[in-house]
Amino acid sequence: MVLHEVTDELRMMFDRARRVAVLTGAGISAESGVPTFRGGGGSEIWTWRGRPVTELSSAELMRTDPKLVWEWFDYRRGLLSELQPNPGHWEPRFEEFTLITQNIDDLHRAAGSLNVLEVHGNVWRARCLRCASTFEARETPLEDVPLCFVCGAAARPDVVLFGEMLPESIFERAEAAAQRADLFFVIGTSAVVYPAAGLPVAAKQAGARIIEVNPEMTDISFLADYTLLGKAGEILPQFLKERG
Ligand code: BJW
Ligand code: ZN
Repeated sequence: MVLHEVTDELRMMFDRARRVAVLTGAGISAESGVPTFRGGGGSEIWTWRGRPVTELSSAELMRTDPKLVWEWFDYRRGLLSELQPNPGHWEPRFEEFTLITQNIDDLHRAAGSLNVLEVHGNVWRARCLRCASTFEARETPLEDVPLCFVCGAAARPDVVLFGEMLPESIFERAEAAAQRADLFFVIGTSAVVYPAAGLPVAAKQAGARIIEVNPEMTDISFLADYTLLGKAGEILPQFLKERG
């Protein structure tokens, strides 16, 4: 069912839910000023210096031109360093609540969420290319490629690029939460990038109701019990209002 605002029926479902899981994507940070990857119903893709994000954020480019990959991410860090979370970065209280994000921007944590499953990593962390140690790397603009504080080798952004595996234990926790949930929110994601886009499918198969929040219909809308067509920062706070 497609709706434009949160109805009393939906608020009742929300109030009665016990185990809630949420999958967020770039759209939840759009109202903070973060560019999304895909626009216009998934057709246009973000490009920088003439290259699409699918090429810039790829394992292939990391192999052939790691310096360019750092420049791309340092450009993104520069954009992010000025930005603040918005009302869409909400964390309601439930018996069990799991926040799964595809975003690397750290804005959920900036909004106060402590337990965030970051399935695509974090742009403010680096990972050693030799010993795999991870460490915080917040300097931007970078003067040089960050070096590992353990072994001194060059590091890379600790993010998951196209063609790379997701961090296994984090994704397993996300899958388990999807399968346990009785209510699953899909917020601000075009739901085209796998395996994250499979989480709402797993939740639905295990019996959860699916609520999507997005100003546009997406690849997952067919699966959703409700698609709330609107901006996350405007729709999500409506769940916390008293029933009328
Ligand atoms: C609002 C809003 C508002 C706007 N409020 N909403 C076929 C061909 C080639 C590859 C594949 C293939 N099939 C599967 C693959 C593999 C690939 C994949 O899925 N590709 C698809 C594109 C087809 N997946 C992978 O490679 C993954 N790994 C993997 O599969 O490992 C196994 C393997 C190993 C070895 C070889 C092959 C496979 C890894 C995927 C990692 C993706 N990482 C990225 C980049 C991270 C770093 C970075 O940030 O640069 O993650 S890609 C990019 O997309 C980023 C995002 O997290 C991810 C999802 O995007 P998201 O969040 O959905 O954003 P958008 O922009 O797409 O959507 C925004 C939405 O918000 C829109 O719907 C708007 O309407 C909405 N919106 N304003 C609410 N105010
Ligand atoms: Zn190292």
